[in-house]
Parts: sequence; C-alpha cells; structure tokens
Amino acid sequence: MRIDILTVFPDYFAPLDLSLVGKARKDHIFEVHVHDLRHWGVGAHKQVDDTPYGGGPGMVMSADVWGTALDSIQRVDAPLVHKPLLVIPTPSGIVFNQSTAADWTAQGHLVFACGRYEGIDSRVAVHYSDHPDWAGVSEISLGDYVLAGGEVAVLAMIEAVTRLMPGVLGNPGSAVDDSFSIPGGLVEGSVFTKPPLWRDLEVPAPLLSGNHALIAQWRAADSARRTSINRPDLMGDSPQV
Ligand code: JF8
Repeated sequence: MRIDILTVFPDYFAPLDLSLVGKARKDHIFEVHVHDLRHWGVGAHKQVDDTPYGGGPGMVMSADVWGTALDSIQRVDAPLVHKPLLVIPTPSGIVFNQSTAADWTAQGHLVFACGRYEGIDSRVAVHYSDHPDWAGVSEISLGDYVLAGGEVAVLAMIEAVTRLMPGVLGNPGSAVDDSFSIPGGLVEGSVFTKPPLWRDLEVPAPLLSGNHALIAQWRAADSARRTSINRPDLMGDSPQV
C-alpha cells in the first residue's frame, strides 16, 4: 500500500517513523509520503485559504490549491494500477470504526487530505468522488468531538489500518483477537501480569488456575461486565445516544 498525506503541518507526522508503523515502513510493508500543501500555495505567501462565501468566521481552504496538489499526487501513482481513495477527515463525515479500517486495508493507495481552519471548499469532495482516476472519496470523522484540523484523525486512522496488515504486528494472531473485530462484539476483558499480589489487589484466581475452560469462562464474563458498564450501546440493552 502507498499512503500520501497532504497537510500544512508535516511535522505532525513524525510519529509515523516510530514503533510498529516505523518498523513496517522500513520493512516495505507500506510506504508513507508526507507533502506540505504550501508547496501548491498561491502567491508570495503561498496562501492556501480564502474568506468564506456567505460570510462567517475564519477561512476556507481553496479548491484550486487542493485540486492542483491532488492531481499531482495522483499522477505520481499513475503508472501503478491502484486508483487512490481520497480520505477527507471532517467532523461532519461518517464516523470511522474498525470496519472502516478493515475495508481500507484492501486499498492499494490512500490519500489523506488534512484540512485546517473552517475546512476544505466542498467542491473538492464532489469533484474527486466522480473522477475516473480516483477510487472515490471518504468524508470521515474520528469521533464526536471537535479537533483543530485533520492531522490527529489521520494519525489514528493510519495506525488502525496499518496494524491490520500482515507483518505489521509481531504476533499475527493479535489483530484478529481485538475488541471490535466482530461488529457488535464486546470490549476486551481486564488484563493482568506479575506479581499476583500488588498493593492488596489480587489477580483473579481463575487466571492463575491453569484451567483453560475456567479462564475462558472468567474472561467472557469479565468482557460482558465491562461492555455492559462502559459500552451499553454495544450490548443492545440501552438506548443509542
Ligand atoms: C477540522 C479541518 C475530526 N472527529 C473530528 N473532529 N474534528 C475533526 C476535524 C477534521 C478536519 C478539520 N477542522 C478543520 C476538524 C475529524 N476527522
């Protein structure tokens, strides 16, 4: 997979050199290219935004700057067979979840467009959603809270997608064992390691028993207990917010 990121804050993506993602890039499991949108900015100040039509506070990122940048990114990949999927993080998009992450692992090329200010001129999403050289557009939100731009959302999405790729996790079984692997599943149960007694708190006896059936039973009950307390929405036993 090839991942391109367009942003006015390329330094936000330094963490992609670290940890599992950094190792997987070194191992050529996928490649990440970060581009400074200002490169395509207009005029002496390399401007990427302008005042909003209809009035209102703040600035809107220009369609023409984004169009020029995205066309040049697409051309880099043109000799390859993969049409890129354009991902535009926005609080007004559909909410990203584990199924989204799993779907995107099948893409050969993801292009992330990080907005700032009041967001990107809406014609950009319309144009690329109906473009023969692109796989489509996903306007997507990280969750129901407001960030200052798309960068943090993109870091989270890239980590969620790439850790599902074969060879990214040390243990190939870990990814399929997660919470949310099965839609409508439960959250993970509590975990413990040595010592068995820490500050008057004991590791639950079943986990020390060596009895695999008993361990599985305890974990299933703990998982149901935590899901019911923390995520009643996943249990179907509480009204959705
Ligand atoms: C933004 C561009 C977001 N869950 C989320 N909250 N806020 C954002 C977000 C994304 C892009 C921009 N402001 C300007 C906020 C996502 N994804």
